[in-house]
Amino acid sequence: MQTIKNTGYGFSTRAVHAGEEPDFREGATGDVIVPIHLSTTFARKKVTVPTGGYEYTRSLNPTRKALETKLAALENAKYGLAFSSGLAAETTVLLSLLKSGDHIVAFDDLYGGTKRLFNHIFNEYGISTTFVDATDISRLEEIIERQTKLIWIESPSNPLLKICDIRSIANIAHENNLLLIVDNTFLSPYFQKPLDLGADIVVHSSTKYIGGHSDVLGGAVLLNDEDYYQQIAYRQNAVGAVLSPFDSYLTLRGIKTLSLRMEQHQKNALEIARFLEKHPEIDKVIYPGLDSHPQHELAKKQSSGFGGVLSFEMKGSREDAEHFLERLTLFALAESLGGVESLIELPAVMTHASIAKEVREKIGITDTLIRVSVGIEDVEDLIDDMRNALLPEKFSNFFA
Ligand code: P1T
Repeated sequence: MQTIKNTGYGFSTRAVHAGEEPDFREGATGDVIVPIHLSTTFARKKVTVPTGGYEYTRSLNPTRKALETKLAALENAKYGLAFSSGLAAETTVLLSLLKSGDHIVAFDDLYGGTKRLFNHIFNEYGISTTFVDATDISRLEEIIERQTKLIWIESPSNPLLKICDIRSIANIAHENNLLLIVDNTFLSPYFQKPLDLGADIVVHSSTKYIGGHSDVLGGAVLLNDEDYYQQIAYRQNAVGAVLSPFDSYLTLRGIKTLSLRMEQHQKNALEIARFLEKHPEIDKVIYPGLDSHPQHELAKKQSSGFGGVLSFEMKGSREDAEHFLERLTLFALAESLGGVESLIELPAVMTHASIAKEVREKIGITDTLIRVSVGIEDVEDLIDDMRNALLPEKFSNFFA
C-alpha cells in the first residue's frame, strides 16, 4: 500500500503523505487521515494467522505504524519506532545495545534527564558513562575504553547549543567499532539528518518540534540497520514503551506542518538573538545561527538550519534573572521546547536541576543562563515582551 518512498519526494510532501496514503482495497474507506485505531486487540479468523499482521496494540497498531513510517521517511531511515516519551526511547535503545560492564562516551552537554538516566539508572546496572566535551574531537578519542560500546551526542546540545561534528564523530566511532547515537530533537529532521552524516541511530523527544504543539509526549528511534531495529523493536514490545494510538494521531497531525513551523521558529529566533545581542542587560547570546557562535560554520555545513532554541546570559544575579522571567507576559515560564508557543526557562533550576551544581558550573550552565524556545508568534510582540521585562526594576515598576 505504501508508495511514498524515503526518496523521490520533497520533505514537506513526505511530511504530509508518508504513512497516510488512502487505502482503496475492497471494504476500505479511502480515509485521507489515518484513523485512531483504539482497539487494543485484533481478532483473527484462523488461529495461526493474525489479521493484517495485527495481534495486540503493544506489539503493532495501525496508527502508530503510520507514524513510524512517516518518521522514517523524514529522517531518511529504513526503520522507525514511536515511543511513549523521549526518555522511553532512550531507555529502550540502551537496554537493547548494552549489558553490564559496558561503557558509554557521552557529550557533557545533554538534556538533564538523559544524564540522570545514564548516571542514576544505567549506572546501577553496571553501565558506566564518561562525559566529555564532544566539540573537541581529540578528547573523545582519549576516553574510549575497551568496554566502550557507543558514543551519545546531542547537536545542538541542550541547553548550551554547542555543535558537534557529526561526520567526524561517526568516523571515530566506526574506527573503534562503536555506534554513534545522535539525539536530533533540537533541529528535527527538517534541519538535520544525522543518519546521512554517518550516525547509526537517531533518537528524538517527539514531544518537541515533531509534535509541535505542546500537547503530546513521545519519543522516536530511527535507523537503517535491520538487526539493531529488530533488537530495539523486540525490547520495546517486551517493556511496553509504546506510543498510544491517540498520541500517535496527534503526532502525525503535528508533523504535517513541521517544515512551516521550523522556518518560522528559526526566523523568529534569529531576530530575537540579534535583539538580545545588542541589549545592554545581556552578557552573551548563544544561537548557532549567529556569526558569533563558535561553531557557526560547522552548523552551516552539516545542517540546513539553526532551529528555534537560543540561550543567553543575563548580567547581574540569579534574582535579576528570576525577576526578568517573572515579568514576561507572552513567554510562558516553562520547561520543554519546540511548541508553537514561546517558552522560557532557567536551566539551572528547571530542566537541568538534576545535574550537580559543580558539574553544571564546569560546563557553563550558570545560574543566570536562560534558555528560550522561540515560538511562531509575531516576532515584534515577542521582542516587545522581552524589552519590557528587561527594563531595570525601577522603570518597570513605574510603567506597571
Ligand atoms: O521529555 P521526553 O519526551 O521524555 O524527552 C526527553 C528529552 C530527550 N532529549 C532532549 C534533547 C530533550 O530536550 C528532552 C526533553 N527536554 C525537556 C523537557 C527540556 O525542557 O529540555
